[in-house]
Amino acid sequence: MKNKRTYYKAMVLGDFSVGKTALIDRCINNELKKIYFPSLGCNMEVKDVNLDGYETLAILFDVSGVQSLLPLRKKYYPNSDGALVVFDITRSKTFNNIPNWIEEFFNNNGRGIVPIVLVGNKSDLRDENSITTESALEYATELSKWAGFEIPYFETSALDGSGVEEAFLTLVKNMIIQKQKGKHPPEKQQANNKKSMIQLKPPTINKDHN
Ligand SMILES: Nc1nc2c(ncn2[C@@H]2O[C@H](COP(=O)(O)OP(=O)(O)OP(=O)(O)O)[C@@H](O)[C@H]2O)c(=O)[nH]1
Ligand SMILES: [Mg+2]
Repeated sequence: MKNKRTYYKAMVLGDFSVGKTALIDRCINNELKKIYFPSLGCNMEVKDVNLDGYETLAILFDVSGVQSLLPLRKKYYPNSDGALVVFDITRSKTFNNIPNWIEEFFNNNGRGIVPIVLVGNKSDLRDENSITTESALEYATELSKWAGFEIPYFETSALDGSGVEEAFLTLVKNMIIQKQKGKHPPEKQQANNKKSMIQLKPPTINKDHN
């Protein structure tokens, strides 16, 4: 018998201009708009996924990365099943800001700690000053230990498409697994435990990489 279609709500988060809209565009329409139009409000796109016989619709919520627009983002967080948390590998500030995004998301989605995938975008622009894969992986490992479940890290390019499909599919897969378990991970951690988030600032970035 065919599995029933299931809907998942996923936020795409990260600082302004890290490439959230571009990643969604690449994932849904397989294109990239090179001109930067800052997102205002919220845009929704639907990704149709068939994973191991599970017909799934992932509703991707694209919000503005401007910090001051938190009141607006707050309206869209409730009942999210997961999030893609994105930084730009060429701007270390956007990497250092990741814990704030995770904290904002977990504290406002009404479900606490749900699956997230960490994404380092603009891999096509990598140079000697970029955030290294090792630094990002190290941070993803720290985050995973804190959360009590794996938080995968992907490097992507919305320009050439590398890693994009994998990152979105992994998020969908983890949201499916979580829903099957019938609960959200792990009760032992409370999303509003600010102290544990502060301890999770990304590892200090080596001066060589600034
Ligand atoms: N070279 C390169 N450029 C990218 C990539 N992803 C996005 N861009 C460019 O970066 C700029 C910002 O991308 P957006 O997707 O609009 O960024 P955003 O995160 O949605 O920004 P806000 O909506 O303001 O929060 C645009 O000019 C994109 O074309 C990438 O992987 N490689
Ligand atoms: Mg945008």
